[in-house]
Amino acid sequence: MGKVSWSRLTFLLMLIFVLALAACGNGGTSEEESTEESDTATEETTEESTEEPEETTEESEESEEATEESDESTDTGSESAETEPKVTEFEPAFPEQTRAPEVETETELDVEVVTEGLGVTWGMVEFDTNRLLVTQRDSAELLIVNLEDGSVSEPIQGTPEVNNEDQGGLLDVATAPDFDESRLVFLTFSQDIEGGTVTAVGKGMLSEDETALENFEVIFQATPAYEGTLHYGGRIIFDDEGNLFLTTGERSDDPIRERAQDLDAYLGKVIHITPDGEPVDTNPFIEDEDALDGIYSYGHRNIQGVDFHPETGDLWIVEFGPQAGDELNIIEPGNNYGWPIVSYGIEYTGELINEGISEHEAQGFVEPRYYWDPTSAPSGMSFYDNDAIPEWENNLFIGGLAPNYIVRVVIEDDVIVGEERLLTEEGERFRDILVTEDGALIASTDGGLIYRVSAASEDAE
Ligand SMILES: [Ca+2]
Repeated sequence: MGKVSWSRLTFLLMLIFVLALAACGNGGTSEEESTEESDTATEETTEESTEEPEETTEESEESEEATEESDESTDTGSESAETEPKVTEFEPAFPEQTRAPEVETETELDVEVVTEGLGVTWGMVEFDTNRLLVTQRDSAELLIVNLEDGSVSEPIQGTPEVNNEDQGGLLDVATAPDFDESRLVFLTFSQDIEGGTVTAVGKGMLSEDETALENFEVIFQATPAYEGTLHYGGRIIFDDEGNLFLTTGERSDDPIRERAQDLDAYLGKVIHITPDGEPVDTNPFIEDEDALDGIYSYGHRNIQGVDFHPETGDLWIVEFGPQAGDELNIIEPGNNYGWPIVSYGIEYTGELINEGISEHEAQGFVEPRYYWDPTSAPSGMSFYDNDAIPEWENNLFIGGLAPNYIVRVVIEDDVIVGEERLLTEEGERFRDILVTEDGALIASTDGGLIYRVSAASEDAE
């Protein structure tokens, strides 16, 4: 095509454009809206592509056919919350271990966006009634979000330097049990040290005017360091004695991930430390010369959620699996949860892990209480420890990153008897979950939103 034709074409296009504009009149608003929408979609797609579940798409289609047959043979008749076909051929060790029957919340719910425009809010804690301290993973900022008016503070000064590549950044936040007096705030983050990166824990004092974290110091590093930026784990929670449980990841790559089985490495572990970062003196491997004293349990992949069951007091964790095989586990001291020797998932390439052994107990490991196939991409989680929505009492809520929903799990005697997916229409990757003192379910998303889900007030209409 010559120059002349190009300019003719341009002219024609412009003419069409002008005519279209004239025809539309005041069409500006809808155009703006659609642009905003597509912007958000692009951002999310980009970020998702660096996250694991997206690696799987091609492979899962292939294995779908193979698993459909086995699906039919194990059909128990009750409709499971999971409607997608399995991606593996593994059978559960007991019937309630996966694909629990679907349950539905009967309480009428209010769902509102409290605030928007944040980054990836990885961790949250209610440090004061209806006020949250929240971490921003990528910018490494610590902020205060007011749930009543949706306002967001300026970044709190004095937070640590982080490595924010890939899954790294400022991760979880917890306040000391005696926060009202001590003002101590604990943070986890991915830290650059000699030899690579580690999951680190530090603490500092929130100033009275809430603008700074004073005297921040690192109290624990989950060594060894590794030249990688994936699978940091990073959740922390205080127990009744005022000690901390910290979860780590196994740093993802083969062969480093095999260190999840080693008692001389803090990778792929639940770790139990004092507020000064010292091993708790009742830890299971204190007497073992060859084991690290801080280890509480091992054989984990990438633990993204942790909470105590409100009734039993047991420590529950959720670990992000490979392709399928995300696990809910009850943590007991000294136990081995099997990764990467056994798994109910497969590699993202579609290959088997180890030799494709799924049974945990038969191999001497602890069976997960529940697993997902296909993945629920689990992130932060919280038990519903409140009576504001009575049917939710002692249920577990878990953020799903891709697919994008909140998982509600109903538990009876440590058995998962029901599952529900909430906020499925929002299209958001749910990163962390928190239950406020007044019984609202708070969920943060990678798209920068914070949701509040609560019982619809009776006099609302
Ligand atoms: Ca396991």
